[in-house]
Amino acid sequence: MARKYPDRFAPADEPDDVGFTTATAARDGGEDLFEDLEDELEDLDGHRISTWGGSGAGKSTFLAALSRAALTATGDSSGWTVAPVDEPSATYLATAAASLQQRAFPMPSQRREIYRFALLRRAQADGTGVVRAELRVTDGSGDDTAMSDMALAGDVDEMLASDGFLFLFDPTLPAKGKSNSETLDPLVVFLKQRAEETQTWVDARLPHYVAVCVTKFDNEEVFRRSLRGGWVNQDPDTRMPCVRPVDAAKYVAWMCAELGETSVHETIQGDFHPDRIRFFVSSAIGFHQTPRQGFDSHAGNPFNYDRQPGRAPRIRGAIHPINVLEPVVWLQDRLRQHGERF
Ligand SMILES: Nc1nc2c(ncn2[C@@H]2O[C@H](COP(=O)(O)OP(=O)(O)OP(=O)(O)O)[C@@H](O)[C@H]2O)c(=O)[nH]1
Ligand SMILES: [Mg+2]
Repeated sequence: MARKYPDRFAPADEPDDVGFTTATAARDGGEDLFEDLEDELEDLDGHRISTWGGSGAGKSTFLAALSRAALTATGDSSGWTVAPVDEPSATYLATAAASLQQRAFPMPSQRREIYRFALLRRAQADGTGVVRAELRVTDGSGDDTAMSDMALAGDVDEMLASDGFLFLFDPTLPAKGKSNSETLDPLVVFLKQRAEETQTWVDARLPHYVAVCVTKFDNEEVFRRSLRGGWVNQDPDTRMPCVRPVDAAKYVAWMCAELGETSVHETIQGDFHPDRIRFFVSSAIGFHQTPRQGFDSHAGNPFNYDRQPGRAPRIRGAIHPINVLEPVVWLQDRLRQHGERF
């Protein structure tokens, strides 16, 4: 896909405007005036991260929560903002965010579409300048996000031209008769084809960075199962239940086995480079908090998800995303340090 550069950088062979040094003049003068500028543009363009997950895995909710989490984050993850790149992406985000405001989940997406967002970070006190990465979300209903359908529609290239993936693993899918491997496996096959074509293998593994996010940690069944497995701790800052970051990789292996989805774990461990994978245990809505007391494990119903018989599920109170911004920040950070684009 063609990159868009700011309009002020006119193509070299357009007529000169008075007072401007053009690329032609720079060439005539034998100096590469635009060398620095090209580096700057590369930075502005940033790395590309794609969100990947099955139908109903929580992509729309995750994105709306990401936008919220970016605004409210403190400490190491602060200073981010999420900006839609085009009008359909703005509509997608605005609709999902408005749903959450009204304590409803976003409506299932009607057709497959790739939405694009800029992730921007303000300059930091430690000297890090403005950072820009691009996040893409492929959203759709039913099997529309299947890689084979995308290949037919010619969209596959756009997804594969990503440097990092945010893979949303939905632990509630197997109970609905679906599997997460259905979504992951075709992506990996296409990525391998691309790696073979471009010879970008890293030690015979895919070069991409992958943040694997188990979604819906707050879901009652997922949470009870995690409690029984002895994985649940309390976050020292928010006091909300969490899986300690140091346990996340083992937790995902355990959860995959519990759900009969060991192949997901095997594919990730086998096909991506171990130094380029990280696991997160996430919830877009988090647990229920009261404005005065925050999260209180003794206050009765801890869940923020409210399902009444015969009605669409609702969100009980304000959302408190868990590990939603963190995987994106990690991906972006790793890609920036790594420098290359695939
Ligand atoms: N408990 C819990 N449920 C969630 C969370 N996020 C999403 N869900 C549930 O999952 C459903 C689907 O979420 P969406 O965000 O619409 O998922 P999607 O991947 O965009 O779905 P499609 O667009 O249909 O592919 C929601 O209606 C909720 O019931 C979460 O953080 N916690
Ligand atoms: Mg959706």
